[in-house]
Amino acid sequence: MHVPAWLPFPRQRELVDACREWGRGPFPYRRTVLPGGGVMSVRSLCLGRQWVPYRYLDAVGLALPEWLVSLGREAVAEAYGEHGGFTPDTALVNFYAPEARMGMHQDREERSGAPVVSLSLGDRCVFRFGNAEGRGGPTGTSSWPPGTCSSSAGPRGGRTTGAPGVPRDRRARPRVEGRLNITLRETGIP
Ligand SMILES: O=C(O)CCC(=O)C(=O)O
Repeated sequence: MHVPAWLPFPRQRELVDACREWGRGPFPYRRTVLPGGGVMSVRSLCLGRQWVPYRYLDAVGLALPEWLVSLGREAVAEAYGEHGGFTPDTALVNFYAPEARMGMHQDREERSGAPVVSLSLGDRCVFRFGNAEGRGGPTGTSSWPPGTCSSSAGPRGGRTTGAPGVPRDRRARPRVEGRLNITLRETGIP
């Protein structure tokens, strides 16, 4: 489900302010080091349960605020007509500086079938998505303007392979630098 520009501009701005504030705390945005030694170009932080590749830790980090859980419920209700008790216990906040990219991947760490809610802020992104089977099947693209909410549901929360990218014409908007993405997830871990 894809709801372009779902968040009104003042709420987008509040979210951007919150993202900035979280980064000032004791757990700043970091480039994730992958087990093979590669370093992601995206800078990330976690609210609630902490993710490291490729598992969730019991470690305590920044709290996942109740208002963000409520926003996630609103997004699920917008997409599916009801929130279905959606109770995310983690949020991954990604900051894409102008040259940052994320490759095609599939999230496999959550044990829940609940939807994943994704909120996109800042630069418009072109999201390349695959299919539930893997890399061989059909792919498509969808354009996400700022404020877009996207939510997937289905077996394993509808987690298909996907990769966000930034279109080349982004330089036509010189005052905008980068993109933020917040994914709200139920890990299903007790
Ligand atoms: O930035 C996005 O839109 C998606 C981020 C993502 O795929 C992830 O955090 O696993």
